[in-house]
Amino acid sequence: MRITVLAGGVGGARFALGLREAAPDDQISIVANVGDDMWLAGVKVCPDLDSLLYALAGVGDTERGWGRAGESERVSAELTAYGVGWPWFTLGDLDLGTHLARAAMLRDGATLTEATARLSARWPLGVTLLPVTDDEVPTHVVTDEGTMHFEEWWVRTRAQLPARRFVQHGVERSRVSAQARAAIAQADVILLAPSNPVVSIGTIVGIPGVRDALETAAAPIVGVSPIIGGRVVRGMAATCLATIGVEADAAAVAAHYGARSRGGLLDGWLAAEEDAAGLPRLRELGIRAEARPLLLTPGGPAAQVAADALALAARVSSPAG
Ligand code: FO1
Repeated sequence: MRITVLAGGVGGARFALGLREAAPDDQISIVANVGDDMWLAGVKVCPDLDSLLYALAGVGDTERGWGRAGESERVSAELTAYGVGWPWFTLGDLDLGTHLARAAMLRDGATLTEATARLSARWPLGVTLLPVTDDEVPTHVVTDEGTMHFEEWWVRTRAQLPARRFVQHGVERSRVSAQARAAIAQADVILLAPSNPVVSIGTIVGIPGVRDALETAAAPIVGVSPIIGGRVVRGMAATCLATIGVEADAAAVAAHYGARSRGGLLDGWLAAEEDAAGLPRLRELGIRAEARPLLLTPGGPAAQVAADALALAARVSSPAG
């Protein structure tokens, strides 16, 4: 079976680990958000791709969800001393190796998809990592103190500065990569990871060509809620929902994604048991919603969550459904 997942970084990585465990014999492609990407200190940083890469390779910092385990920061201290980069954004030494390698590949003419494949080839990931686009579409955040890159807003201000709007710089000139489009078109199951609905899933779906591919895909599309018990699992993501006027509520997020039968994204929605009360209204909207235990903590029951998402996809696509 071919399974394609749309995912951001930290939540996406935990879900991807569970999926790989739940479906070891299936062909898994992960279409990743690149809105957080940036050039910093002369290197190309891809936070979501790297969180996925490191987690699947088993070399990631599982506590933070980003960067390498056992990291040192000698180079970063040198960069800070030269006033290069952002002093509040730490590029670890091992992590910098990835950024330097990727920058070298890109400067030699590789696409981001090709560079990601070369970086991935170092480890037996068991999945194919695909940036949603080869174009640069950095997310900018419009605040009362000016417009800044998403990473500055997220890391320097800890998402505390009220965000007025998120803008995908260059999105109108961008295009879904052929590889990501094919992964969606040829999938037997499509899953939306429990990632940030605004700046991860929202950004992926906003890339021209993605929505069309999802609309015409033969596979059922099932989303996994990033909200548990009315709280966003990665707390800061709640501010992103507030910015676009969506309540931090599992059913509200599913309604925001919308039913595929009515021009939205979802055939099915897997929510946490704590949020079961809100689900009946989704069935009225045309989304088959089910509640299961959902917490995706490091080392937690992520494989069961992934298996539940696949089982829901099977029920959604069976005529007896
Ligand atoms: N997050 C932080 O909170 N502080 C950092 O210094 C930091 C550095 C960093 C370097 C590389 C990388 O790939 C990710 C990094 N992150 C850091 C995490 C990341 O920027 C954000 O958590 C995500 O982009 C939001 O999902």
